[in-house]
Amino acid sequence: MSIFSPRVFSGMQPTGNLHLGNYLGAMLNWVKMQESNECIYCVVDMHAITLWQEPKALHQAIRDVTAAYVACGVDPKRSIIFNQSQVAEHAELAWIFNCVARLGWLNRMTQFKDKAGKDKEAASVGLYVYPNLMAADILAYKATHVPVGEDQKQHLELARDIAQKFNVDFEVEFFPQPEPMITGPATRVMSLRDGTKKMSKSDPSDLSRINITDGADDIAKKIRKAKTDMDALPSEIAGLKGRPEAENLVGIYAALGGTTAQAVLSQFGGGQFSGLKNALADLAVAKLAPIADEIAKLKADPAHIDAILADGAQRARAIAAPIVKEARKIVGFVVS
Ligand code: AQP
Repeated sequence: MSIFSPRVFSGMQPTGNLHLGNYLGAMLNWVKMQESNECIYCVVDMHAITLWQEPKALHQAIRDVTAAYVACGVDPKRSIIFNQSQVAEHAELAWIFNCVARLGWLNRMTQFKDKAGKDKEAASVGLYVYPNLMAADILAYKATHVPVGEDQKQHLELARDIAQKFNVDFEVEFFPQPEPMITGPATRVMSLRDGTKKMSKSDPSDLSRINITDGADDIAKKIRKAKTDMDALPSEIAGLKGRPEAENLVGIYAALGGTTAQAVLSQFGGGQFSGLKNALADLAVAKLAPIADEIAKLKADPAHIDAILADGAQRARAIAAPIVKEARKIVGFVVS
């Protein structure tokens, strides 16, 4: 039995519109988990500035992502919703973790390699130490469960290594080993233009992703134009091997419909892609339109959104402050 009480933490970056990958890979689990857990959901604005953000756009995006959390079903009374920069303990603990994590560990992080691109010398230092801040986000609350998409698995492993090294270095059993919760039929939603790349906010082509605020026409157009191959759909899962675009569309349909890939293939197998695409467009519109309407309503009242964030930050601080204070004592700092 763990000595740590279960607590859920996760976050998303306010770097643009949330898309179907964020929704199916993480958000659906967030909403489910709040039914039986203490959950803390953060808008990770400090992570966002590891790449340059225009200040006005960032300000707006923090409110937009908060509205999206609520519209998707995160309940700000039951769960804690706040933006990271309002709780200074994240940055404070991240500094301690900068001194715990090893350069060799960070050098292995594939997200840094992807995001820094060819010119690594020009990348911000923040982008490099991003995983240490992510570990601090989680461990400032001694969170035990972290619902994320597949792409965050490596960062979660690093957070576990940091927790363990801190405990070993200081001979304590202070931080838990946070468990990644990578579950559901769409833990890695791929680009609609290239089934080998993940769907991402920063893809220059808007046709590559379905934003959760897209209208019915855009959704239908993007799905119609989604890349596919020339063969008919298979009737069995094994037939999806080597066909990433087909696998992606089937996975998205299954996740949105709350069913399995096999059930989707039993329905559409043997047919052309157009049948699946038409049904998928209808399903996506039915699921996303009410969310987009709710986001629009919430965005009309920014003061309400700011109040949710202020309340969440206060509740988050109440949990993180004593934990981070204790971490400072363990390190040996003089704490008053
Ligand atoms: N394509 C995806 N499939 C499944 N899950 C995904 N997630 C992101 N993309 C997919 C999950 O969504 C959560 C929030 O992600 P994020 O916004 O903090 O950062 P990200 O992973 O960097 O998302 P993007 O869209 O790829 O942003 P950019 O383009 O700015 O880098 C995480 O749980 C993530 O796993």
